[in-house]
Amino acid sequence: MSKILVTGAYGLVGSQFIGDEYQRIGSSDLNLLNQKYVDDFFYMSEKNGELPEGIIHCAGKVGGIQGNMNNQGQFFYENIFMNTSIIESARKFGIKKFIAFLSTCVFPDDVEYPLSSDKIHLGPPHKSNYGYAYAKRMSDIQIKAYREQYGVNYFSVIPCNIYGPNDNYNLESGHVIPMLIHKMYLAKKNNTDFIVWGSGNPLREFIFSEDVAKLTKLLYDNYDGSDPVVLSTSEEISIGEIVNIIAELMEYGGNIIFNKTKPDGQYRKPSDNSVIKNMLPDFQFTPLREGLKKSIDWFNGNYPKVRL
Ligand code: GFB
Repeated sequence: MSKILVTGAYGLVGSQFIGDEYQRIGSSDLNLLNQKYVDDFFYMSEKNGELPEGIIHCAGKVGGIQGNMNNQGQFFYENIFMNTSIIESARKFGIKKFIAFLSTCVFPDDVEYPLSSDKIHLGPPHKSNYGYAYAKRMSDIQIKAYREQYGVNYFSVIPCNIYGPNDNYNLESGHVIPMLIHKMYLAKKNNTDFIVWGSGNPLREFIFSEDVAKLTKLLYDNYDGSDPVVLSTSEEISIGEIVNIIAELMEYGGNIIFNKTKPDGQYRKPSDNSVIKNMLPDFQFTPLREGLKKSIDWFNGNYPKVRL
């Protein structure tokens, strides 16, 4: 039976696609930046009778607010080339289904809320991540153009901020939740103050990586539309509240200091999850506290053998 190819299979989301139905690859298996390498990969797969039936494309050059702000060019270049090459190879080798990942940061910074897929191109994204956001927007354009010209059944999903086990805990380019967990671990260990970036006022929506994988597979099996599908809980929480929950779960009793010289970034990105809710009314999202507990337990159980 032909499998579903998962790219970025060792990352935060990709590592949640587990089972015999998946063929999992990472950047050390295939350099997606090079169109010829990607074509060769599918040529050999076809020759060996192992052409995947579909692709869940989780690979991407991703990072938190500072990772984006310091690498706008690289984030644009690598995401544009990775997405463009694999979508092009997929259609050339007749791959039937393809799911690409966007993020709610691709939406315009100044648009009527809540954020729904029809609003993606209604203005510039937030300045803190425009390189990444425009590159990701273009993968959706490529998919729409390929649906029209080649009749392929490809689409995108738009998750809000994802968190979970096996995240990237880098103390410069990481996303907020893995960085807070890592920094709080160090503050407890070294008995130092805990530094939060910014004011703590921005609002974010968070979805557990396991839920993202489950929802994506359900869409893979049941959705054939062209519109991207928002994957979120549509529940906003402030960074300050997240800090308090993590401090409670990690039993941190030290000083919590907000470093306002660090960027707050976009104030909020409230998304409209009505499409996925209508499609899967019984889907149980993992409550934030439960997801944070699992993420902290995973970190405590694996540190320092984690992605840094
Ligand atoms: O997760 P994060 O880096 O990305 O930051 P964005 C979220 C919020 O957390 C910002 C605050 O308001 C930060 O100021 N924050 C507080 C921290 N302390 C920290 C910390 O120690 N580290 C980090 N990283 N943030 C990204 C986009 O935006 O969202 C990406 O740039 C992607 O492209 C990702 O879309 C999901 O939510 O601001």
